[in-house]
Amino acid sequence: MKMTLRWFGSEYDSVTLEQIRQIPGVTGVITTLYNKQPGEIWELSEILELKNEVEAAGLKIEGIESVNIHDSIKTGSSDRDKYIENYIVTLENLAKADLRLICYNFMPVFDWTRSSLAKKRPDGSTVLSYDQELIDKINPETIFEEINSNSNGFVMPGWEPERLSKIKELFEMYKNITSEKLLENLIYFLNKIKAVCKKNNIKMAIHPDDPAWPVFELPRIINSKENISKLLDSVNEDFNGLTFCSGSLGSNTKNDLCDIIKTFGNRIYFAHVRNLIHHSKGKFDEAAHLSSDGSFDMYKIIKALYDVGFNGPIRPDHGRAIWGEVSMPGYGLYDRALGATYLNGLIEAIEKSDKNNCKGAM
Ligand SMILES: [Mn+2]
Repeated sequence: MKMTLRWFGSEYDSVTLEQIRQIPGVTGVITTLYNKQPGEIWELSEILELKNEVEAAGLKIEGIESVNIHDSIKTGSSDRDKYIENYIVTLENLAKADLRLICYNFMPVFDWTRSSLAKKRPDGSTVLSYDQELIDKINPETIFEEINSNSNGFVMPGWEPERLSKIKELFEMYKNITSEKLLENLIYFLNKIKAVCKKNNIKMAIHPDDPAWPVFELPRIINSKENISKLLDSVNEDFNGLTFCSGSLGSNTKNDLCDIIKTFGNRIYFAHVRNLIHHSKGKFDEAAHLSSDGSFDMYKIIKALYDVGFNGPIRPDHGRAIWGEVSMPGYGLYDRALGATYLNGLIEAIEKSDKNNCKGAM
């Protein structure tokens, strides 16, 4: 497994490449052209500039998160083919730069949802948290404003302020989109990009829905073993794969994370590994990465990834805000560096104990 950190680019991120380079065991970044709107073409020159910047700092781009999908594609609007054409050009340009792992999501309107970006924990750290009861009391426009006014001045991925002005329009676009229709549109998109992905050995790794159930009555389709199977079987080609995200899939306690890893093993191309504390159904806080700080057994998650032979990029996910750091919520340096180090420790222990004994003990 290649340990990486998500990085939003020098214009947007409080964390520098030089800092990432100094986290032991982190050899790469997962990044994006953060200024790009969904549907816009990524020019080769822009991609190469980003790549050169990362490589000059002694790191490697291990994957792109994300190349976002235009809402016309998600809703199957009549102009979707134009945006798919643009997406294909972007994929071709990424492949020219030898970037072949693409994380994306197919969530309507909101990429992810939280009720708080800075819930205080007993130790004084703050975390992102989710409470369905609170979400039920607010309308989508209010939550958009809240997320943006509590983001420490950073642009949150998926919550770009320019989307706020269009929120009514966006909800209107999704009004008649059922989960069946959304899946149909996703399959249409994947079939259209199949040729370019196969030709260029590009892996598309869809990110699960976060949280893993419908929010604001918008459909969600990548949220359980059954639904992921449906997608992977519908376009049963290697390029159509999964980003395993423990925090997103694990938001629903019905999801068995190790079983999901074992089921989709060779179709998992990218892993986000973080911990949550579940308080009750639909109510959870993000936590430090350690098993002892949350509800997940992180050893079992890493062991399952190891057992299926996962050797792609892995990254710690949202961290707590600690030691007075001010960053994009969830994306500070300190707690993610602790997370990367902890995950690397688990990986080393599993690799070494496997070589010495107990193969296949899961
Ligand atoms: Mn994730």
